[in-house]
Amino acid sequence: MTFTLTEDRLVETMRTQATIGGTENGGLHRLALSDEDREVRDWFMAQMEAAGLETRVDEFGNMFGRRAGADPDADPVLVGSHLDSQPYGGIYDGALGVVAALELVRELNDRDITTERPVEIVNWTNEEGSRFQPAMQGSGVWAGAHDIEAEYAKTDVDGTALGDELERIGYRGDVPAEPREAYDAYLELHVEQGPYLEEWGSDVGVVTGIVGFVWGATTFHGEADHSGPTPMHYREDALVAAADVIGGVRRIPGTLGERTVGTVGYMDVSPNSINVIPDEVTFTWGFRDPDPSVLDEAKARVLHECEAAAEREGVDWEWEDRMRVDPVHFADRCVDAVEDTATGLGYDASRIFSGAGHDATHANAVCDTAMVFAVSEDGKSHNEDEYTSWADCYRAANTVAGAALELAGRAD
Ligand code: HGY
Ligand code: MN
Ligand code: MN
Repeated sequence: MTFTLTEDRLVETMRTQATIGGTENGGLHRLALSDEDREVRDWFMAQMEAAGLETRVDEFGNMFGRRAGADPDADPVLVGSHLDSQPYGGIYDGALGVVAALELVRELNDRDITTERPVEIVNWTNEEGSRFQPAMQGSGVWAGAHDIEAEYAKTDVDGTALGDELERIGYRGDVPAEPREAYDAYLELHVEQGPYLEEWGSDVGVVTGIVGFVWGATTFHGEADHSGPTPMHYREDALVAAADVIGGVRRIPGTLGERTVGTVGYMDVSPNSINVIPDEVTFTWGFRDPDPSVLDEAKARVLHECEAAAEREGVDWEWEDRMRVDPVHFADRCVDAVEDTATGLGYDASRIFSGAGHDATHANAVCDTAMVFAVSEDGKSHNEDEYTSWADCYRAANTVAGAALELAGRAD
C-alpha cells in the first residue's frame, strides 16, 4: 500500500502558517528572529508537541522534534527546512518543507506506523540570510561550518546582534548546536524557485546537488559635496564607482560558466540626498556556480572591478566576505530513494541541480542527503507572487514523506 499524506490537512497547515507574518499581497514578511519568526516558531513547537514528538531547541535556535522508532539506537532520518522568509517572500519557500515534515509524522501517527529508525523533523534558524548573513546560518552552525560565537555577534543593518535577538524571542536553546548523534539521512522538500520543472512538464524534481555561493560586500568612500557648484572633475562620487561595479557584476557571469549567476541585491547610499554627492556606498555582490573554481574567478574579477572603479573615481574602498559555500552533490542512496518514491507514486520525476541554496548544503556534510523540488509556477520566488499549486505541493510532499519512510524502514 502506498504511503501518502492527508491532502486537505497539508493544505490547511500551509494556509495556517502563511497567516503568521502574512502580507496583504499574499506573501510573507517573517524575517529571521523577528517577532513574526517567534510567532511561527511558537506555532511549530505547539504542532510538534501535539504530534507527541520529543522536542528540543539548540543553542542557535534550530528546532527539532523526534518520533521514536522501534530501534532507539538506530541513526535517525531527519526531515525539514526553514520557516523564516525574505522581506517580501512567498508562502512556500522553506515552509512547505517544514509542513511536509510535520505532516509526515502526523500521518505516521494516524496510521500507527512504527518505523525502524527514529524520525526527526527540523526548522533551521535563518536559512534566508537576508537580515543576517550568511544564508543557511543555523544549519551551518549545526554542521560545524561556522563558529557559534562569531555568528551570535553578526548584526543586522540596524546594528542589532543576532545572539541578542535569539535571546529576545526566547529561542536561544539549551542543547549544543551540533548533531547529537549520527544521522542516517537528511531529506528536504523545497519549491524549485526556478523555471525548469514547469518547462519540462515534470511533477516533481529529484535534486542531485546544489550550486556553490560566494557573497561579499564592498564600500566606497568618496566625498560628500554640493551637487550644484562642485565641478565634475572635482568629484569623488562613491555612487558612480558603485554603479560601475554593479554593471560589472552583471557582465562577469557571461564570461564564466553557463550556469554562473551574479547579483547585487542590497545597497545603502549615504547621505542619500538629492543634492549631495554620495560619500559612502555599501552594496553586496553574490555569485553562484556548480564549479568552485568559477566562484573563485568571479570573486577575483569583481574585486578587480572595484579597484578599477575606485581608481577612476578617486575614491577609497574596502570589502568583506559575507559567505562562501562550495557546491554539493547528494548521495545516490538518497537521490534514488526520492526518485523511486516519486515514480512509485506515478509522478513524472526529473533530476535537477539546485540553483538556490538550502540547508541541505550543510546537512550534506553530516549525513547522506537529498532533496525534493515542487514546481514553481513561472519559476518565481523571493517574491510575494511565488506560487505552487496545492496539487504540486501534495505530490512533492508525498515524495519526501515516502522517501523518508523508505529510509527509516518499517518495523511493523
Ligand atoms: O539564497 C538562497 O539561495 C536561499 O534562498 N537562502
Ligand atoms: Mn528557502
Ligand atoms: Mn529563500
